[in-house]
Amino acid sequence: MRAAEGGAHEDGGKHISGGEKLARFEDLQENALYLMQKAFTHARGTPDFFQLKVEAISEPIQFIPPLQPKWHDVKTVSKGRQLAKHFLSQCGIGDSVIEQSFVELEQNYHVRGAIVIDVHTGRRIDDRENRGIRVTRFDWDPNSYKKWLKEESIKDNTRMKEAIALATKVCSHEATVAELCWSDDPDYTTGYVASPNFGYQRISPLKELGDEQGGRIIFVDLKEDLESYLSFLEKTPVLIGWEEKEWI
Ligand code: WAQ
Ligand code: MG
Ligand code: MG
Ligand code: MG
Repeated sequence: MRAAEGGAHEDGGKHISGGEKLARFEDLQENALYLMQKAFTHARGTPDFFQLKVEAISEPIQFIPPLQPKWHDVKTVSKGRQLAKHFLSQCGIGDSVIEQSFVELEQNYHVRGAIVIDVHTGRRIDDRENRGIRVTRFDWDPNSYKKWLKEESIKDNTRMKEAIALATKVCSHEATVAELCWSDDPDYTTGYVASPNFGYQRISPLKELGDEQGGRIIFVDLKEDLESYLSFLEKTPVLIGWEEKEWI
């Protein structure tokens, strides 16, 4: 789903909301309604453009267990961003690449997907301009999500649910080194650094309340070609959780 105000994205409209779901056929209408509600009750504004794409998936779906979340509360945004840089540096990313990535993010808040950066050069390597890379075809397996909340004693939070699912898919690829994110929604200040080695490091706050500038950076160390990496992010179906008989 994608929604914009002031016309469609490609006609210069302001991005309001995007969303992706992966569900069983019998849950199709419920999920479509969810995405519609998400777009039309959004803190960034009221869309006058809304588009929903529905695709059947025939290939087998991979199950991936969720990244482990850790919580970090900080006093100021600047301390939050410092901590984010610290986690990125723990992932082996060089200081100049980290600094460059923050500049890249701050200069490209209008991008409605993720920006992919080469971890060695710090340069943006996707060619999607304002679209960026939309990670799609992923979702929580509903039963696994319920089980996970209970086992981890975590309160249901749709934002975190969706962000952990996305980060888990991104980090499940061997070329992914880390992901950095904060929301473009003015009412949501928590962000994260996710990585295959250190899990999902939630940092609050990573931006000021009221700020509509947010985005995502994915740091990659590519051993195969870029197109097959992007195709994994955009096309490979993934469910977060643990496989149960009923999905087979
Ligand atoms: N694929 C790639 N990039 C995306 C996607 C996607 N599916 N969805 C959003 N983005 C990019 C896009 O540039 C948005 O502007 C930016 O990320 C932020 O998206 O409490 O809510 O959906 O643990 O506003 C993180 C913390 C919340 C959650 C992130 O992001 C928590 C959030 P938003
Ligand atoms: Mg979103
Ligand atoms: Mg948003
Ligand atoms: Mg953005």
